Amino acid sequence: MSNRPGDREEVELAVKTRPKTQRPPMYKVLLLNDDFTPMEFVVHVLERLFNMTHAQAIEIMLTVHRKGVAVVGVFSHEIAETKVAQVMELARRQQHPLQCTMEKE
Ligand code: TYC
Repeated sequence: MSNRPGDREEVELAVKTRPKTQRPPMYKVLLLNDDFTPMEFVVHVLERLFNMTHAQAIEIMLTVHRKGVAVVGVFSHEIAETKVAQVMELARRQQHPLQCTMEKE
């Protein structure tokens, strides 16, 4: 029997022979709570560096405040490293102890 597109056999073959897609590993960027960094500063950082709306930024900041940590984004290794460095630099400039880290997903 012929093997036209859409026939059951054709579909199975296509699935079985599909090469494995190589995806780069992704990294979670985590923001950590502390007792000293002002809430407004954290909200500002989230708006400025993670393109969040004011409402989103408040929500994530409060999650960190209550739970100790939250994921603020998932990026390639290079972008995650850059985001962490940018957060740490903004915090350092204002002398806030805010900590930001990354973790393989
Ligand atoms: N806990 C801080 C305060 O009460 C606010 C805060 C939120 C600090 C999130 C860091 O990642 C943080 N001022």
